[in-house]
Parts: sequence; structure tokens; C-alpha cells
Amino acid sequence: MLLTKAEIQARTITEDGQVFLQKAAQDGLETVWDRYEAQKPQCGFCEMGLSCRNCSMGPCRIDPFGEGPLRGVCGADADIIVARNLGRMIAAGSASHSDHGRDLVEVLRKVGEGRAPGYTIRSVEKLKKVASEFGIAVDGKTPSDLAVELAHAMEEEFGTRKKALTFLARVPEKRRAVWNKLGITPRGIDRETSEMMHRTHMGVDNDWLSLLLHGLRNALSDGWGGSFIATEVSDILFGIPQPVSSEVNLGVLKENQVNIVLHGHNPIVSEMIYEAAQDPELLALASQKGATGINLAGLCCTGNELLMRRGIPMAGNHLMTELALSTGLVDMMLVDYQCIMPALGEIATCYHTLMISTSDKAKYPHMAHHEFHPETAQGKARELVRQAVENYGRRIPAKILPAPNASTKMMAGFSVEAILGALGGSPAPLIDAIKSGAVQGAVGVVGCNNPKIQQDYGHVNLTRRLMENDILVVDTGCAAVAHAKAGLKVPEAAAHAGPGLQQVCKALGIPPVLHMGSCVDNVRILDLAAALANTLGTDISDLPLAAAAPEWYSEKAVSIACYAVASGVFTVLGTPPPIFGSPNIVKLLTEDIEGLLGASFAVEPNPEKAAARIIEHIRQKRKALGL
Ligand code: BF8
Ligand code: SF4
Repeated sequence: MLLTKAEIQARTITEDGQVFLQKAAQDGLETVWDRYEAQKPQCGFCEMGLSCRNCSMGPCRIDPFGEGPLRGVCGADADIIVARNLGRMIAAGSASHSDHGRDLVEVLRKVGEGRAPGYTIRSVEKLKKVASEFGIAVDGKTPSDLAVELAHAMEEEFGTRKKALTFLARVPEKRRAVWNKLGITPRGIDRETSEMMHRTHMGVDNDWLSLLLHGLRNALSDGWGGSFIATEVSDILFGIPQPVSSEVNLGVLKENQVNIVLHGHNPIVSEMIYEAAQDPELLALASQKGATGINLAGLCCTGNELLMRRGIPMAGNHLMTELALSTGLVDMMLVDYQCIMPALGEIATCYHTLMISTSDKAKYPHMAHHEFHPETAQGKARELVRQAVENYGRRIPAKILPAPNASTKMMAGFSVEAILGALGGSPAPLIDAIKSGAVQGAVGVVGCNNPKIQQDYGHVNLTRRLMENDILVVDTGCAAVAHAKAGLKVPEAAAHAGPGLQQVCKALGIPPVLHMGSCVDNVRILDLAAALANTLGTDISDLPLAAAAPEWYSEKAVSIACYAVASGVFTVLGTPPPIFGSPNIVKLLTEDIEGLLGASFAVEPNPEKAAARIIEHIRQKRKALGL
């Protein structure tokens, strides 16, 4: 059934999204928005966090109005049930990021052992730096030896034998003291997740405050552990991102080229596909088939990883993943894991698109499974790119609709190293700009799309307001792609910033919104915040910083938000988390936690109001610093 203009506009602010929502409807597809409508009304108990199915005496639910049951069969009340549910969300998010990190450590070890042909060490400099941080003597050792030693040391981080994770050495002294006092210093990465699953089993931790504190520790084991390892090892294997120009939106899919779309999170597979797509033999085959080249395009965070290091264009963010298929131009979509809607395979059956899953732990309906392992990835990548090329001629002309709008230009690649490089090697010029007031502060605008919010509306409006108020925005994940589509990631976008930020951007030739990578790369933001605090000899919570996730949906986002607050960063969520069934927990997380951590959460779906709160927060932090 076709959609009305009003229906389409309510779903997304993006031009390409609006066009392809109608195309998908014409092709008879059911999208994430349709399925969301079909789910309405969603369960009110679950929305408030008041339902529990942790055991078989249940499922149970608590009546928020006090007329029905106030306890589950075991006796758990609203506070306990909400805290347990939140704890399990954090555990799932932390596990996802950290298992991604573990997969990279495995590749690092196999590269060192000479068992991963095609992979190499692209940043020996970072390998040495990180190895030293892990207490490994680097002098006189080959990169291969170091890779093996570092991989072993990192494997230890996942276990139970440590008192504190190694990367905590980068955390400001004052912050570490806060964590020690609260007893939330993260130890082993897997240990904290495992302990969370234990604590939330029936009859274990039934003190909601104690559960939430462990939730923070579990999230910190992601931020300063699993995700940190994922980012650092990705840089070691694939290179440290440097500023790069690229393009975004469905216009990046080419009518006259073989389009391979890479979707998921871990760069291990997509980097190999990138290499294979440069193979002269495969390029010649593409030309034989009548294509002028092999075009790679990214979706979600695998896309962001390749964009940051290789400049490959982005087809879109989370809610564009189905619509990308409806162009009829995708010859192959390759997925690894996380945020890959199980609906994708079936949608692709409407077109000629080959759908390929690649991870032993992530299989999907209607996809061909081609498992990648470090030992054989190179050959596998060539085989798949060849299949994509051969599929080019099978496009169904009647089902093709190229994007009517041109792709939008963008810049990416702002690793901490690149930002410090642009500043001349030290954070001092940024600190000076903050002191002078040219830059009032910095905010990480991160996270997903969610069909509960008009696509990209939350990100783009919040970020515009912040820029206008001389606040530098750094971003990652699907938020970064939203900003890019809106044209905010080119140096010229500084024209829409306040006068101070405009001047700084012009002097450095940078956009006012800096792309720092994928969602695991949120740790780059932490790293930068810690470096600023360390330079000033203060705590992260003293700095004029904030974070926002205007359209978050995933459990990973919950973990990120929790490690941001635990690290001292005020964080505003656009979609409400399932905690409103417990007034005690809402009060703790939005008010009282400030006294414990120097930072708190806020929930504000309206981006204008969210901007106002953040601007006020930054004003207060500046005032406290005497600025
Ligand atoms: O890790 S922002 S929708 S793609 S969870 Fe997923 Fe959210 Fe996108 Fe990347 Ni992050
Ligand atoms: Fe019900 Fe308690 Fe079992 Fe949860 S753990 S399902 S509240 S009995």
C-alpha cells in the first residue's frame, strides 16, 4: 500500500529516505516502520521496565498504579525488577562490544603467528605504544612478536585475575579515586558481564542500588575495556584514521558499477573485501560484465570503520538498511554482526541482491552463510567479490530506482591522533579555545536511529543548536551518518556555527562536527576527554562536556550511556529507557548520582529542549572553572 506524503515525512527527514520509503511500499515491502506500527500499542509494563521473566515462577509484572500486584512471585518489587532489567541490558551491550574486541585480538595474535595471510600490522607505532602500556618490553622485538605478546596480554583483560583493567592508566587520577570509593573499578571484561548475569538471577542481588552500581562497573568494563581494545587493535591492524573526504546517502550506489554494501560492525571482514575489490583481475572481470568499477558502500558501523580509514562512502545509517535494498542496485550485501535486522534477507528476495552472512556467531534467514576466518579470509573475500561482480548482470531493470538526489559530501577520520595532529600535536590549543570562550565546550552526539523518532530529526536538530552556540560536536555511529547526510560534516558547514567555533574551524580547516568513528570508537571521545582532564590536572566531570544519544535503540547504547556518566559526562537520552516504573531509580540516575559521580542522566525527547539543557550544563561547568 502506498504511503501518503504526510506518513512519509513523519518517518524521516532525509530526502533519500522519503523517496525510498515510497519505492519500498510500491515494491510491496514491509519495513521497520510498518512493523513498528503493527506492534502498537507496545507493552506498557515492558516500557516501564516492570516486567520480569528471569525465572519460571514468572513471568511477572508490577502494577505501576498500585492497584494490581506490587511484587513478583519471588517477592521482587518494582525497584529490584527495573534494576535487574537495566543491568541485563548493560550486560548485553557490554558483551557485544567486548566480544567484537575479542575477535580483533584473535586476528592480532594470528597475524603475529603468521596465520592470517592478507592481514598485517598497519600501525607499528600504535602497537608499540599499547604494548608498552601493557608492560611489554618493546625494544628489539619484531612487530610479529609484539603482536603475539600483546594479544596474550589482552586476552588476560577478559578474565578474572586482575584488580583493574590496563587502560585505566589513561583515566585521570581523581576519576579512579571516585570509582575506587564506590567499588566500581572494572576488573575483568567478561567477569563484570558474567557477574551481572549472576547478580540478576533470582535470589542473588536484591538491593537496587547495589545492582545499579555493578551496572556502572559492567559498563566501564566495556568503555575502558572491551570497546577500548576493539578500537586500539583495529587501529593497530588497519591503521589510525586520518582526515579523509567522502560522500553519503543512497546516491553513493552507482548504476554503472558493481555495488557491494558492507553492513555490521567489525572491520575484520570488510577490510578484506576492500582489499579484494582492488584486485586487478576482479576489476577486469567487472569491466567484462559491463561495469565501470567495483563500488563499496557502507552501512552502520562497519561502514564507519571503512569510511574512517579508507574513505569509502556511506549508503546510510540504521533505518536506511532496508531502504538501500529497495534501490535494486545492491549486487551484494555482506553483513557481520550487530544491528542487522533479521528482516533484511527476506526483503532482498524481492531483488537480485546476494545476501551474505560472514560470522560464525551471526546467521540470518534468507542469507547465504560464508564464514570468514583469519586463516582463509583473503581467499574468501576474493570469492565473494567475484560473486558480486557476476551478479551485476542479474539486476532487474523494472525494480531499479537510482537515488534522485546527489550524494552529500563529508569529511571523516578524526581519531584522537588526527585531532591532536590538526592542533599541532597537543591539546593545548583546544584548551586555549575553550578558555577564551571561542569554543564553549564539546559534546558527543552519538547513537542510533529508532522508528519511534522521525529519522535523523533528533540528531540534526540537537547538533545544529549546539554548533550555533559555539559548542564543538564530536560524533560516532549512526548519529555521525545523520549529521553527514544533513551536510554538517564539511568545513563549509562552519558558516552555520557560532562566531567563535566558526573561526576555530576556519583556522584549522575542519568541520564543526567531527566524525570520530563507529560506536566502539566512542572510546576515542573518552580518550580525548581524559587527555584534556589530565593536561589540566583535573577530572573529566569538571570539564564543559556532555553527551547525547537522541535516537538510541540498542543495548549497546545503554552500556555506552552508562560508561559515559560513570566517566563523568552528563548524558541526555532522547528515547526513554525502561526505568520509569521505579521512581527511586529515576531519581537516582537523574539527580542523586550527580553527588556520587559528578555527572547524571537526563531524558529529553525534544532536541530543542535537550540542547537548552546541555548549553546550560556547559555554562555551569565553565562558571565552576572560573571561565
Ligand atoms: O553500534 S549507532 S544502530 S549501527 S548500535 Fe547500531 Fe546504534 Fe547504529 Fe553501530 Ni551503534
Ligand atoms: Fe517473577 Fe521473580 Fe521469577 Fe522475575 S525472578 S519472573 S519477578 S518470580
